[in-house]
Amino acid sequence: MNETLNQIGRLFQLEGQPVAYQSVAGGRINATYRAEFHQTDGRVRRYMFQRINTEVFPDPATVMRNIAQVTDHIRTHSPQERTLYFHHTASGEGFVRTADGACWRVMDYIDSAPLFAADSVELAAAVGSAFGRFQYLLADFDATRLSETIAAFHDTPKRIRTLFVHADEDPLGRAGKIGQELAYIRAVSEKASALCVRYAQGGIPCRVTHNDTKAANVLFERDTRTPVVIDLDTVMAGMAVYDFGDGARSVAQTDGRMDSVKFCAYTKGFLSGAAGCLTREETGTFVLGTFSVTVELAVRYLDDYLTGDYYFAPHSSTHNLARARSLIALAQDITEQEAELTQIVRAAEMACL
Ligand code: GN1
Ligand code: MG
Repeated sequence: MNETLNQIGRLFQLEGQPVAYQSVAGGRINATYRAEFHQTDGRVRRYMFQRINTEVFPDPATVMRNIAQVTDHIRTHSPQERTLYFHHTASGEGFVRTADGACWRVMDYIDSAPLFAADSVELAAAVGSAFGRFQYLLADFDATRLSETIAAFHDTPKRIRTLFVHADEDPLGRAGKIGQELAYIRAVSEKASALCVRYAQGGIPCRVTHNDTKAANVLFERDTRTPVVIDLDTVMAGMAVYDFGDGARSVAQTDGRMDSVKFCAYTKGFLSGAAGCLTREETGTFVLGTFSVTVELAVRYLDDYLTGDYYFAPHSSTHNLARARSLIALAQDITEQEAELTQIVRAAEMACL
């Protein structure tokens, strides 16, 4: 492996001598290594080497072009802001393909520190603020310039239709085990699809969306405590409210229930980060967006369960089903608390005016 990494370092024209590589655990999609390079002046520079998962991202060139457009925009328009920096090869490419077909890229290492306890209210607020700010920083970027790197990623109605096609085909004979789950999805299908329908009709602004707004994708720089949004692979055009909702789904729950205190902190953080760049129509659908994206992810897990567990790399043959069930429980809980959550968003909006 070290020889491959040495070769990657040379292709990206990194200065200095490689002295150490360390595999970095965590990401479920790409394989990542931290590299240390000794410089002639005695200092050490660190990089992240990453092998792009081409099953999930069949067109890495387009992924890298999206990332370059977004990070260049942030660097140009908000120079004080921290964002990912990717290195280039001699011919200006953002990634290389090695002889074995693997695709590699190199970015500057971000020295970060865990500023907030896992699952804390403070973390929910900080994550909300970072992704709200991401919206703010890119509000004046024309999102239609971005390519669709994963087709129909947040097309909830299409994902639901696909699920039912696969339930009918039932290649593994598993559909009978998820009758209740399928019945629930059928019952909420229209509600969960409503925002996508409105978006397709032009009723919701087309924005740059991150599409993986979870806590692990916000780092806090060790020295400055500045938040840095990472994992820009799924940056595409879409609805800000799905970014909001996906973050709320992941960071504002406690034991599978929407935690109103964390939801409040997350919402206030998101709105303050967004600094007024979102319309009232968008903020007015925050709760519906949280519900819809939660249902959509349940649908994706159910679909993977029905078709052989290829996408999400589950630990066991029932792991996808368990994940889908807990998301359905969360979606049901969001529905039960809908009035209260809506009130929380309204109050947060007033506080941010
Ligand atoms: C996938 O592997 P991870 O956690 O970065 C998925 C997200 C899901 C998430 C749920 C490209 O992201 O959409 O929300 O799993 N990413 C992709 O566990 O499909
Ligand atoms: Mg990700």
